[in-house]
Amino acid sequence: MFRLKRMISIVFGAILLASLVLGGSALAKGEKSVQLHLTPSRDSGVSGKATLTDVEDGVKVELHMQDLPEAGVKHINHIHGGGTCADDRDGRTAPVTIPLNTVVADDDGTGSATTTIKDVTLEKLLGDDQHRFILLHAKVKEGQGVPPGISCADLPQKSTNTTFENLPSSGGMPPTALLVFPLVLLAATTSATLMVLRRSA
Ligand SMILES: [Cu+2]
Repeated sequence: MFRLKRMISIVFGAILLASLVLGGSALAKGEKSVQLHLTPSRDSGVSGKATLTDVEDGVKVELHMQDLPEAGVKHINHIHGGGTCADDRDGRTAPVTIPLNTVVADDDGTGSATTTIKDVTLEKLLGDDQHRFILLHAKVKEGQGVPPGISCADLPQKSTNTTFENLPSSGGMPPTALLVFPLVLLAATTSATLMVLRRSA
């Protein structure tokens, strides 16, 4: 009887641990992310990919550019608010709302930068309070202000852009489904254990 009880507590402990691990990873997988494609502006030929991911302390923005015109050149880039890429291409750009880390062109024309924007969520960034876009600029020339945009991507808006639902999300199953599974497992084991206990008592 004593050994049985010890065995049961070990099994319980293991299941509890498994539930916590499964539940934890489920929450981590609940992270949302969207991937955007930057397309050339002003015949620059420069394109790229931006991945925005919800992280613990904000939103991580990973920018990977290609076909940059000149190695070693620094390209400032920002999230602009209150307009679209089309506006920028028409010469009516919107103000910078969030500066991002500068992209430096490599020898092969690629360039990357990662920025974590603090105290914001993806939900908020994709909110419909204003249009937003990511804009990468041409080489900064001395005495000139912010150089023209050469590559741009509009941030999708949750409520107005129906394709948002179709954007790839890093989460597989919804976190709730993954949390339910260990709980069901725990409940099943508990009742099975109680049955064993009753039979052996
Ligand atoms: Cu800008």
